[in-house]
Amino acid sequence: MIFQDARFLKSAPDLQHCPDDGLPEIAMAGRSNVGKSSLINSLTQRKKLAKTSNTPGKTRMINYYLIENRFYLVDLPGYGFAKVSRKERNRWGKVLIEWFLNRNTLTLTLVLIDSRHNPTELDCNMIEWLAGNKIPFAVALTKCDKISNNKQQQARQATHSLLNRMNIEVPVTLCSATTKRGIENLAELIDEFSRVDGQFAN
Ligand SMILES: Nc1nc2c(ncn2[C@@H]2O[C@H](COP(=O)(O)OP(=O)(O)O)[C@@H](O)[C@H]2O)c(=O)[nH]1
Ligand SMILES: [Mg+2]
Repeated sequence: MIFQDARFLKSAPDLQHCPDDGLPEIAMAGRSNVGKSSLINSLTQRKKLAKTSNTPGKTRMINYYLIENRFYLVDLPGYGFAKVSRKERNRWGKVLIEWFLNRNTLTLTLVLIDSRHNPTELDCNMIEWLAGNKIPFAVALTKCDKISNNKQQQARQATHSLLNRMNIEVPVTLCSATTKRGIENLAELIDEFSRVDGQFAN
């Protein structure tokens, strides 16, 4: 399954500027450069729908993509980008917290983690915070084309162990925007969550 019809709707600087049509939304969260925009492009089979970049930290907006006229994929600003000022980081932290806690149409968040590295402290904070606030999420381990099959399984295991220690049970999917591995699974998960009522977030 690939989402056929996809178009960019808008970039919102904060919650107040997000769409108010009530359509369900699935968000991509994760560190800058982890592959959020590339994943949106893979899911929609479009090369340049979402802007990808080698210069992390460029996406300072909440970007909305309308899929099949029935739900949104949301490209969230990446966290953990060192080169922005502390003030800017704090502002974004507040914007995102407000967004997550009040976005009633949010049905699923995909937390993207680079499969080549152990989850960072920021990744762990994100996961614990989402779980603590009862915001439904799943984990996608990105760029798995860059590591061997063995390392891929190790990465999956390490993530499951981490989640177990936190007492969290959510799907973990290895994926690659390059080989398209895992994209089909993620598309099915997204499709499922695009059909539930967004009444989870508070
Ligand atoms: N090899 C490989 N590179 C990827 C993959 N996904 C993203 N990238 C590259 O990683 C960089 C950052 O990707 P991007 O989607 O812009 O990350 P974002 O900041 O999270 O939106 C770009 O140079 C992408 O081409 C992947 O699955 N495999
Ligand atoms: Mg991006």
